[in-house]
Amino acid sequence: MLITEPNAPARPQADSSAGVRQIPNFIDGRYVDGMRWFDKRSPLDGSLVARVAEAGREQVDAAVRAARSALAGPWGRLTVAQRVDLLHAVADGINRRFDDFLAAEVEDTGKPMSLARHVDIPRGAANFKIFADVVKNVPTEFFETATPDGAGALNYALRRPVGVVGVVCPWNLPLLLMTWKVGPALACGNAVVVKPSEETPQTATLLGEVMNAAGVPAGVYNVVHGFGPGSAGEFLTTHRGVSAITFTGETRTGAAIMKAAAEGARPVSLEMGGKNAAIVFADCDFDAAIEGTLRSCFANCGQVCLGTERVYVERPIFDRFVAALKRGAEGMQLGRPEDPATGMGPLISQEHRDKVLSYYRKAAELGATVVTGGGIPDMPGELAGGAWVQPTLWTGLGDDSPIAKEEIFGPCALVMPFDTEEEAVRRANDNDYGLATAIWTRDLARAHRVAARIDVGLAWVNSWFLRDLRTPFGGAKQSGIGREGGVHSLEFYTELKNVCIKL
Ligand code: NAD
Ligand code: 6OD
Repeated sequence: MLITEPNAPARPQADSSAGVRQIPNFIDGRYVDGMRWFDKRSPLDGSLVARVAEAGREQVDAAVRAARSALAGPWGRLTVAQRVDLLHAVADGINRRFDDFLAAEVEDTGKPMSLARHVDIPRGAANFKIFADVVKNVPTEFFETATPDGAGALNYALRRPVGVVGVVCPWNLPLLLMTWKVGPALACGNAVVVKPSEETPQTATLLGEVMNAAGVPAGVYNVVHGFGPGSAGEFLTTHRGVSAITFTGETRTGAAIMKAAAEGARPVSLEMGGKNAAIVFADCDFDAAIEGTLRSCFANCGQVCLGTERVYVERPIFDRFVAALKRGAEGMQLGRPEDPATGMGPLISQEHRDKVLSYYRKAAELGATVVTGGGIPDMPGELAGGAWVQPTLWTGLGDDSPIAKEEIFGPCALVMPFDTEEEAVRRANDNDYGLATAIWTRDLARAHRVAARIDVGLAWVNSWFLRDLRTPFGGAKQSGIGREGGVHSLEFYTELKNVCIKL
């Protein structure tokens, strides 16, 4: 099954007969094919980007075995300082090949290049440095214990890797969200088998080259491509050689993975869906609240788990706020990733567009006032074949409508008025999800009160997507189980072992 040697390009040369690139799996430091090929299409225009090697049980098994061997081999014997140096080299390697990662991510997702340049790729590199440094600097517990004979005992805790970690990833911020898990997993001394989304196979594959060039031993980082059920996702998460599973994606998928992990009682970390609320008080800095809310609704074409799909606005500024949001949405330029004026790209796929458009239709049927958008934009030339939708705002529906309840994951939001702080908190909390919120106010006491009472994992005040990677990240309610980030990632990616020494 070997098709290329270590260090061969991750985006192999065109298949000369068909002129189509192939994206292989990356197992034990080598690029290998799979059980069959599937097509990766461009969200921009539907054209064929590449054929991707779908891993079957055989390849997943090979990847898990390679990871186990790496743990038993040189990787398992490295000191923390040596691992830290290697992960810094990986980060440097990503930065050295910044343009290759940028091109690959933009080709897979269709997102604006400016976004990938400033967020996705630099964060993909930073995730290795930050977590390497966290692991290097983290203290462990130490207790002196009294004993009946008076001699005493010493207790200290050691952090040990959990083993082979299965990493299942979504398509919205592919490199960023994958390295957010792979960075700490490797920093803690684990080996990983990554299953990228079938929509975004490229950057995870390219990272294999960087791992090899940095000198990370073969088998430490493996990539298997494919889908969920009946494919690499299921084969990986049900594989008993996998010691722990970390997942980002839809809540329904997370539940299926949790069931799979129950076999063998393996730990899971689940980062899942959201239906996030912004709460805008009348005393806010109006322009800052508009800028932040527009970004939270429309960045990455609304495909950010932390994005806002419900906007609660205090009544005295409601009409003015809606009018300003409308101007912002209508000023958003849709277009090619490389055009610096592009503010929004397409959705990830035609399938996802069908889902988003079904909510656009539902909102209209339910009698929503369409403030702006609600359909498919006219795109020129070949872009007409892409997965484009208009940035969309509605008013006139209540908290019980599916538009307010269900995650759409598109560039759209329902804007609703409120009258009191109490009411805003109650209504924002009236949802099955609990990932994030953005509170806009100049009243510091109110900011603290509301942040404390909102049932979410992350509350921003007068900002959105302001991230410090040392802080805990994760969702409440159906948005997640567990926290990652800083030392919290170590809780998942290590086993804490207590050593008690009788003196
Ligand atoms: P998804 O759940 O459809 O897919 C995620 C990954 O799981 C993919 O790699 C997919 O192939 C795999 N998968 C699907 N079914 C599987 C199964 N039965 N077993 C094993 N693997 C399986 O999610 P998506 O459409 O890729 O991403 C969008 C979703 O992700 C949204 O709901 C969004 O809110 C969520 N998300 C959450 C966070 C967070 O941090 N909370 C971050 C980003 C995205
Ligand atoms: O910034 C991060 O670390 C993170 N996990 C972001 C998640 C975004 C969701 O789409």
